Amino acid sequence: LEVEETYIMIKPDGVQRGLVGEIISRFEKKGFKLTGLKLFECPKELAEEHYKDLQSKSFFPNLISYITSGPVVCMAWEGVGVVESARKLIGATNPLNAMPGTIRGDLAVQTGRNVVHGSDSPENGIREIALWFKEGELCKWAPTIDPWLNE
Ligand code: DAT
Ligand code: MG
Repeated sequence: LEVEETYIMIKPDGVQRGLVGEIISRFEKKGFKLTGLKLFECPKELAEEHYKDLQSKSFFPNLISYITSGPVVCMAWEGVGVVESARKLIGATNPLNAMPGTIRGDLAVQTGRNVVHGSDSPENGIREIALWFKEGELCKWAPTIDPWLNE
């Protein structure tokens, strides 16, 4: 398995509901490395670019107004197999189908209020981090705990 990067975002409902710490701590406890973090009010154009693959869907306008309805928390996480692992920690798109123990399974009820985003491939991880973060906002660092997490 390769070291990958993924873009994780706490959506406006997660921020409003006070779930920021809870959600960040799940990725921290798993052992991934945080390389970018900011609270951000997302412009409509950026939300549309981020979700451009869903442009033709009937729910697209609702999705854009939801994502731009309040501040989001943008994060970049790095680790071995982090893209797929983060998707597992997040759970199914529809929180009613998400397994207990996952973020959506434990903390959300509806698809249109599913509290968190995670990139669906390593390519999209790179694309989305470049979209949401400027050069200089990302921090490449070496946690001293690394040899205790990765052999
Ligand atoms: P995911 O966020 O699990 O990667 P996705 O990329 O297919 O899911 O869709 C992005 C977001 O769009 C999803 O988190 C919520 C919304 N969405 C997806 N399918 C939907 C649907 N059938 N009805 C309403 N909103 C939907
Ligand atoms: Mg997706």
